[in-house]
Amino acid sequence: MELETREKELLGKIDHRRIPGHVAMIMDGNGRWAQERGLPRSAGHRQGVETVRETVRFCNYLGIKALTLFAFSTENWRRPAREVNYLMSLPGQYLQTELPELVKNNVRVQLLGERNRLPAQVLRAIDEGLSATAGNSGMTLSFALNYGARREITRAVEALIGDLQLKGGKVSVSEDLLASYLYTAGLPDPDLLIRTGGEYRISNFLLWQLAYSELWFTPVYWPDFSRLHLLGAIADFQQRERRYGRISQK
Ligand code: V07
Repeated sequence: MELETREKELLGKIDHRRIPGHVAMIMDGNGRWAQERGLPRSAGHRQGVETVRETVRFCNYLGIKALTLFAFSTENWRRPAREVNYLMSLPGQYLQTELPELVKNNVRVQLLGERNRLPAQVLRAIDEGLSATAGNSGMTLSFALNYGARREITRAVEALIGDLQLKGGKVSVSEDLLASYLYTAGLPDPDLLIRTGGEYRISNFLLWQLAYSELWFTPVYWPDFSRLHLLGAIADFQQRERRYGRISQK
């Protein structure tokens, strides 16, 4: 990968033994990025896909084991139909161009979210790509698509109750058992959440999984989010001390 001088500088300041294993991102600010340039919101989403391409490449290069991107929330259906239609064309577009490289780099792509409300043609375009990467053992790239965390937890509880009834109710419910019913089963919890676009909220994203994650917010709009910003987030992450409720060791 070709890096610029400032990127190399920051990369040198990062402790490569303490790269976050799982990074989650809320990719906000695409519409505003476009509107401030007098462009239609779709232009912001299109540029946002370019940032996704670069971000995935760079996370893979850094050795991040899991990257989870919030692409479309259960609330996003309330947007104008034209915008929703455009957004729904992006997964297929992204996979069409990126699939060869994802396969070459051993990246496994998966969806988090409720599949049944996604248009059949969208699922068809996605599933071919997903199955081509299903056997890969490198970075896990998860796209949260038609995703809402409260819905995720509610569904998990519902499925868990069903299984408990089958077993005659003689099973104790642990946190790990409940987590095994979430979309993220098998993934470690995120070490770091990055939100672009200047809002300071979680917005119903990974509510269970973010319990102990470091949160990093930036006013930078997603289409402008660069490798330098990501390196800055990781450098800040490494400055922070995670105690999980314990008192400081220092
Ligand atoms: C979307 C680009 C990033 C900024 C946020 C909104 C627009 C990549 C995907 C995607 C999803 C599933 C998949 C492969 C790629 C995507 C939507 C929007 C709906 F399997 N970017 N991106 N999906 N944006």
